[in-house]
Amino acid sequence: MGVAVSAGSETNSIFRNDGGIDRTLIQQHFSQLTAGNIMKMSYLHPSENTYTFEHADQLVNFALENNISIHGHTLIWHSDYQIPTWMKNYTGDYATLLQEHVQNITSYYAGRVVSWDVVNEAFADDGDSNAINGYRNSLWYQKLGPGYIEQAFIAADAADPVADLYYNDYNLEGGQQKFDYVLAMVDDFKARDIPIDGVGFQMHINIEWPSESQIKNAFQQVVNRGLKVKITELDIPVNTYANPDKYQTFTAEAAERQKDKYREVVAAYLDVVPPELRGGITVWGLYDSDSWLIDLHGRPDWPLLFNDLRQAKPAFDGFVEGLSD
Ligand code: 9MR
Repeated sequence: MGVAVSAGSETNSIFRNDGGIDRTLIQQHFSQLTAGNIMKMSYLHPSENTYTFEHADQLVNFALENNISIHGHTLIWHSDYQIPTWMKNYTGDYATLLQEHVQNITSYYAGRVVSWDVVNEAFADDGDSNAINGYRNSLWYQKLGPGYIEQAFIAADAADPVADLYYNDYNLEGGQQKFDYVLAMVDDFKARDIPIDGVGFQMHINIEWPSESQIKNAFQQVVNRGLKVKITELDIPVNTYANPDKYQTFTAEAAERQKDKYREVVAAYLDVVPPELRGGITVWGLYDSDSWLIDLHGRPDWPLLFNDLRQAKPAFDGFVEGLSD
C-alpha cells in the first residue's frame, strides 16, 4: 500500500510546518512512499557534476524511520520539463551520461530504495504521429535509439542487484497497442537476459474506463511472463474525457461509483496477480486537492482516497473491501 507525496520545498510538502497531519495519515495507512516529483532527474541531478540528494534523503529517512519502504521514481524519463537543461544541451557521449546518471543515483540509494521505475513512458501513445516503431520519439531515443532502455536497466542492476527494476507507463490497461510494444520489449529482454523485474501500471484511469476485464487481462499478460505487476500511480477521477463536466460537485452518487471502481481495481489485482508477483498498489497523491489532475484539466475532481480534511472517503472503503474480497 503506497502513496505518492509532495516533499522538499514543494507547495504540499509533507515536511512543511503543518505537514504533521499528513505524516500521521501516512504512518497509519501506508507501507510505501513514492516521491511525486523530488526524485526525478532535474531534482537529483541538476548539473553534470552535481547531485542534490538532500530533499530526497529527508523523505527516505522519514520513511525508513517509520518502517515504510521507498519506490524510486524515476531514473530516465522523456518529459521535457523534467530533463535538466544540461542534459538536453550535452555535447559528450550520451551513453556514458545515461550510464553514470543511473548508476550514481541507484548506488547512492542501494539498500534504502526497494524498487525503481528505471525507465518511464518510453512508448508512444496510440496515434502518436511522431512514434518510431512504437517508441516515443524522445531525447533518449534520438540520441541512443531504442537501446537506451536496456542500457538503463543494465546500469541500475549493476549498481543495485537487489532492488526490483520496473518499466513504468500509462494507458497499458485499456486495450491499447502501446501495451503490445511493452510486452514485446519484455519478451525480448527476457530472451536476452536483460535484468527487468516487473511492469509498473500507472493506472491514471477513471470511473468509467477501462473495464474490469481489460484490467485483468492486462495484469494477466505480465503475470504470464513471470514478471511483477505494480500499480504505481492509481487515481480515479469522476469526470472523464467522454463526460468532462458531469460532476460539478462530489455527489453521493459519484462517490459510490468511485468506491466501486477502487474496489474493482484492488480486487482484480489480488485475483490475477499471485502473491510472489505483487509489487503493491500506490495511489498518486494523499488527498483530493493534492492531485495532479486538478491543475491539468482546470475542472473540479476528487480522484483520491482522502478528502481535503484528510477524512477517508467511500473510495477508501472500496479499496479496503477490494483487499478483503
Ligand atoms: O504528479 C506529478 C506532477 O506534480 C508533476 O508536475 C508532473 C511533471 O513532473 O508529473 C506528475 O507525475 C507524473 C509521473 O511522474 C509520471 N506519470 C504521470 C504522472 C502525472 O502526470
